[in-house]
Amino acid sequence: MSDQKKMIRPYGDTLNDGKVQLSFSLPVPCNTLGEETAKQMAIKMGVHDPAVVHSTPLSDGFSFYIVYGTVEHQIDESILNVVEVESKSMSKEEIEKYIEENFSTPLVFIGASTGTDAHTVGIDAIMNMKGYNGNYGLERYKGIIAINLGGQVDNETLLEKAIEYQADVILVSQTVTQKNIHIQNLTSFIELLEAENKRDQFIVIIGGARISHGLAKELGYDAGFGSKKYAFDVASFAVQALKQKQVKVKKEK
Ligand code: B12
Repeated sequence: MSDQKKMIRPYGDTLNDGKVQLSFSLPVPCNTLGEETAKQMAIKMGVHDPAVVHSTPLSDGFSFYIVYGTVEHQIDESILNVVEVESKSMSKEEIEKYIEENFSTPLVFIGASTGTDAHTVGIDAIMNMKGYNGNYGLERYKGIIAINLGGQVDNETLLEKAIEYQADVILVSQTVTQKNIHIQNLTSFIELLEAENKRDQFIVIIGGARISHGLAKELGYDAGFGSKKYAFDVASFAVQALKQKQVKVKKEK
């Protein structure tokens, strides 16, 4: 076995050539001065020999650029620390069987896109009957009652409804991350659960394009799911976490 470090570099034309492509907008008109600004910006970001391969006006006084160039940086794979959801991934049918074998009543999942966030397509993809990308949503699962409250639901209402419906799992969707609004909102929800002494009552899961499992754990949630995650990913984790919780409660009694 080799103990050689694995160094990773981007590539474009040939392996390890360090080629990268950046795109960004600038608040300047689309002209030669704009292109030069884009190149200098790339140089400041550590890109050698930048070439503006595409530029286009956006609106008066604004423009968009794609810059191609080379970087020297490389990443030592051994220093990377990735936190991943640790649960066996199951299919819809396996999850339904698991629920039948391990729980005497249907499991209640309640979800919403919270705070000011109006993006509902993500939470719908996970919860609604139709699902997403060929994967049925939780509403379609035998043994699961899925209650989707929609968008712009405030944290207090979500908790109130979770208590009212005796939810087992709370799903929170956050899409807008500008100015870290999601961090503030997600932190307030955990604080609310703790203040009401309800944190241990639910499995609480977050999701959204910029959400990772690492962030979820850091903020005090049970799990986090980002892009390309579907109902079966979420349900696989949730049913196993609920089972573990049951075992723990029995042991404590
Ligand atoms: C559609 C859309 C809208 C629609 C939303 C309609 C609706 N009913 O949802 C409208 C027009 C309303 C909208 C408005 C805005 N939007 Co918008 N919108 C989008 C767009 C084009 C698509 C988002 C989407 O539907 N993706 C498809 C779903 C399926 O993907 P997903 O959300 O990632 O969900 C998956 C996973 O993340 C995960 N998941 C998601 N949620 C959850 C929850 C749980 C519990 C779990 C387990 C998993 C999970 O599972 C899903 C399936 O895999 C994106 C750009 C893009 N192409 O992504 C911008 C985008 C999200 N919007 C953006 C912005 C800035 C806005 C506005 C602020 C614009 C403005 N200035 O007004 C407003 C905000 C309004 C508000 N108050 O929230 C930015 C967000 C940037 C950021 N990260 O902060 C984006 C990225 C566009 C951009 N490039 O700037 N938007």
